[in-house]
Amino acid sequence: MRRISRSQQLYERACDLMPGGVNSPVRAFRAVGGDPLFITRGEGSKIFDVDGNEYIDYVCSWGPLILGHAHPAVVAALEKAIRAGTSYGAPTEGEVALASLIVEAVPSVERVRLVNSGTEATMSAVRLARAFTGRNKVIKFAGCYHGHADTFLVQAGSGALTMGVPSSPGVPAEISGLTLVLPYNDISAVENAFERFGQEIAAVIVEPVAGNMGIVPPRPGFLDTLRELTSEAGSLLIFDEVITGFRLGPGGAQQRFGVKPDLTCFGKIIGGGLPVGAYGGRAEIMQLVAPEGPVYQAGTLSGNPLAVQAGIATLEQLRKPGVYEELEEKGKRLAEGIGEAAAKAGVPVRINQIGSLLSVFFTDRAVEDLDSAIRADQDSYRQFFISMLEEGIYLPPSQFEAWFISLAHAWEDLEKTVAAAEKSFKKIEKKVCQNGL
Ligand code: KE4
Repeated sequence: MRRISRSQQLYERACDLMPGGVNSPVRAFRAVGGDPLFITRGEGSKIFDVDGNEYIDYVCSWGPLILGHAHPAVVAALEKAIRAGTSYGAPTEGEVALASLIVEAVPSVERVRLVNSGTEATMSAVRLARAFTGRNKVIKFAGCYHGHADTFLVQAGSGALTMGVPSSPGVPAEISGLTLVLPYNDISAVENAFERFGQEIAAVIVEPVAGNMGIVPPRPGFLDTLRELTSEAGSLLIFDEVITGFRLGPGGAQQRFGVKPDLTCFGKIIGGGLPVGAYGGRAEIMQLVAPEGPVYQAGTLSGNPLAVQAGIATLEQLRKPGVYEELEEKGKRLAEGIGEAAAKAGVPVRINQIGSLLSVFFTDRAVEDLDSAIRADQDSYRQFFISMLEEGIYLPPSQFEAWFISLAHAWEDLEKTVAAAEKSFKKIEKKVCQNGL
């Protein structure tokens, strides 16, 4: 039986000091109930809470820790860097090295700017696209999350082609009215939008594999159509690869699917767990960014010496032969095992898996966009989450997030996870029978 007294004490104090007791909403466990656990350390595939409980971790800081927690190469790089100070506010060799690793690996990125988060990356990329095209409208897709800049906190308008409305208080309608929200994977909706607004569209921003409604891969032809329509209309195609960058391969989703965007946004893995984001793309676009060009964007800690060393150490480990094949195999095996466990318990699930990313949806229908994702039974996910936590498996505390597998996840960890799932699905089965669902 888990002891959680220290976590609860800390959470009570945290709630007095910080909104929701957390510094990012999803950490508050609101979607699954109960109080969040306070984590004291991570090691490889494991995390440990302040009450001494150990968990196999499938959040992995929401993606950055593709090597697992406290990887020796990352620790050594940080130990060395910290002795030279923490920040200079001046150019450093490490920034050149990280920028070079990104440009070398990602097909469409000729030049890159380092920032401090994925939000900064996407916000800056849209500003740059508006400057480059002289247009203001942006297309995004329902269920895709690009950080919390006003431009993205928008939900679909009432009609198919009506501009967006704010999805958060504090976002002016004037801003959200510049964003058109379309259904993900809906090629005809994109074609209609370009027919209607083509010459007004500055950019289409998309997660090439959606990770923020749970994992939803692109339908065949979806990304190609975005590429064709943006090129024809003189709009820019922005791939938000904050999750997929260096996750689905060295060149990310764009290399895997063979579609070259004009701009790409990065985060998470390129910082190895420290705050790093980046945006980059065609040189003729990037040359507009200050101080070379007029598009202003800045950051006190952009390219921070510690953060870039954690990123460099991480990307260097990912250059080793076979790492992506191993991640792919682990993703496949875990998805198969979870699927078999659900089938054995008679619980209908759909599992979307690509590379080392997967999501388990409690539904018997395909999940290919936000509407189909929200049809999944969230209460079943809540029960599953709680049971898995009892079994020592730390899953994302929301149906609409991705499970992240790291190179540190041993085959034994995956087997334990499947065994825990078998127990957990059985509990849900009783609920399904009781309600006769
Ligand atoms: P950050 O500003 O949180 O570094 O990145 C924003 C962002 C941009 N684009 C994509 C595709 C993202 O997934 C994210 C952030 N992802 C969430 C998890 N789905 C971070 C977790 C959180 O918000 O605490």
